Amino acid sequence: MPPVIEQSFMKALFHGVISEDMIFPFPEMPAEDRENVSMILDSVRKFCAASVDSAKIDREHEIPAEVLEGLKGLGLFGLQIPTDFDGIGLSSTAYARVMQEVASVDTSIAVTLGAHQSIGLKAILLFGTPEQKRKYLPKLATGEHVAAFALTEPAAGSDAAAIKTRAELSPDGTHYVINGSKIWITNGGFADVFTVFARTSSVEEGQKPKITAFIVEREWGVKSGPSEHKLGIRGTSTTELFFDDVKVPVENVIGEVGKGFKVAMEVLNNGRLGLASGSLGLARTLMKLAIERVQERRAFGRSIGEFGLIKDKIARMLAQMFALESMTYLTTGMIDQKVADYSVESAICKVMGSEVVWEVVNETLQIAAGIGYMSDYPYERMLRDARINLIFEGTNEILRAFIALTGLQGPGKALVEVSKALREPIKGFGLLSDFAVRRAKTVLGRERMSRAHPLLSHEVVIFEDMTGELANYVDSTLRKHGRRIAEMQFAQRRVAEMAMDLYALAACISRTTRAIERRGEEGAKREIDLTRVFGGLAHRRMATIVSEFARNDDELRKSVASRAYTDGAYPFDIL
Ligand code: MYA
Repeated sequence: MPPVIEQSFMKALFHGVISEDMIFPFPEMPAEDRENVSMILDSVRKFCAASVDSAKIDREHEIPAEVLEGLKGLGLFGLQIPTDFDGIGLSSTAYARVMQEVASVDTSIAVTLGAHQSIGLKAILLFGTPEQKRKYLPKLATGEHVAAFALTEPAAGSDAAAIKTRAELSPDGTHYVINGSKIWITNGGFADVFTVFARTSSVEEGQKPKITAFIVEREWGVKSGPSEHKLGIRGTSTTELFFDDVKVPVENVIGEVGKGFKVAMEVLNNGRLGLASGSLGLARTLMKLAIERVQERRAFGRSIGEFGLIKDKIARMLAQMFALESMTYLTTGMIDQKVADYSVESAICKVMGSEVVWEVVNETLQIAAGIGYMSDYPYERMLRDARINLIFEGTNEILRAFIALTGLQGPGKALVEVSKALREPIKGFGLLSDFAVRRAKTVLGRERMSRAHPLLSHEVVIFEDMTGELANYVDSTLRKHGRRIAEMQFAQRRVAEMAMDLYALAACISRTTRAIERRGEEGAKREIDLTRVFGGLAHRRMATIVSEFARNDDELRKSVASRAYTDGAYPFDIL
């Protein structure tokens, strides 16, 4: 087994450090998985072609029981559960690839499977005791039992730590008693096993609560509300959950008492990659529809695909999808190589995945024009289905803040170290961490990405220059604003968006380098072209952000919004 690597590529990048070894060579699916995955994909395609009618699932707000049974028979409920516990034991990369395939067929099915295993049973897999695994995983692997993840509450969505559901230890110390409720729980109507997060400390204003994770069985008294009526993913079951003196044995605590928030976060770090690969799956189906449409639809004496503006849409979509695919599988590859910290990378993949599929569905519907809007065709259903991705598993707004603030933490600490070292000049240098030392060096000479293929030198220069811009901005902002950065969301958004484009570009460069090394320039033409198109798009976006670092109207926008809150509505009427 390779050694556990502590650092994250993106966290290092915020220091201006390019940890090339973490992204080169572009990872490959483990050989033992490849064959397995091909077989699974084959059976998924065959089964879905014969048995899945997505329009009907959407219309009837339900995945038919026989479809769910068929999916269980294919092993799709236990994809990452080890074979010792009756699952298929896929790697993260292989799991993401299967989720991609499922989402390319039907989003409701993908979300049901994702809620079960991307997040529902994930805490048992990551943090469960051997006994918990033995007790719960085999039935979850076969789908005899279905899992759900119960975190969100009416007053605790993005602010996940604000949950009020309480777990009280019984006087004899044998069990906890859970009281409270959860909302918008996917699989809530029929799940048998829930990962439930509850407070195990009292609610004190301003105090971070101690949260604990529990495995809770429905038959211990968990009640579900009726299914919610939703814009999209209508085949999924989304309900409230009620816990009224539900007794849970102490053996069912997952991880340590009081450490449940970390459990939730680690589960979500994993889950966000399933969402990214699922988004790619749906985007691929849309791309196929778009290409068919632009070739068959004629206007002004030619197929509409001949027009520049249509070609522009197709090229942009392809480039963004290529970047999404590259970053998603770069990240799952890191997990398979036992990189311990991928929280920023997976949040980036979630944001990018949901935004790419949203752009792709919007543009494909636009290309389809009139029929795109009609419910006899799949476009509007796919548009409705894609919308939720921007909201669940962390809204894209909170994840932008998370990406920026988590990235800024390291340089913040290094800065404190540097100023401490300057106050103690003799022993001070020895106090500096590796990062602080390396950062000091990057001021003298820019960090390089040396392992990329020379054919990509233009994109490499963009990457290096923009990495330097990001690191300098991070440095100057932290010096100027210190902790106040936590309140500066306009700045956070800029930092996060640069980080996202940089990660995407790095992933494209790494993947295309591998393609050129394997197949030569001609053989890797598609990858090279898409990396160049993506590089151009990303460069223009990042250059705009850099110009906004220096000059922006953040304060004006804030005051306009604040005044609107006082006005209560749009303030003008032309009459
Ligand atoms: S499930 C519900 C989803 N909910 C969320 O995602 C909640 C979002 N909120 C948060 O993540 C947190 O509350 C944030 C932090 C980030 C805002 N990894 O003081 P803190 C550590 C590791 O910053 P807060 C759903 O939607 C942090 O370092 N550690 O915390 C289902 C610190 O540690 P320490 C992390 O300000 C949908 C500590 O925690 C992470 O309270 C169904 C406290 O941090 C992290 N990420 O808030 C989906 N974050 O104390 C099915 C924080 O040691 C999907 N920490 O310094 C299926 C897909 C199908 C696809 C179909 C496609 C078409």
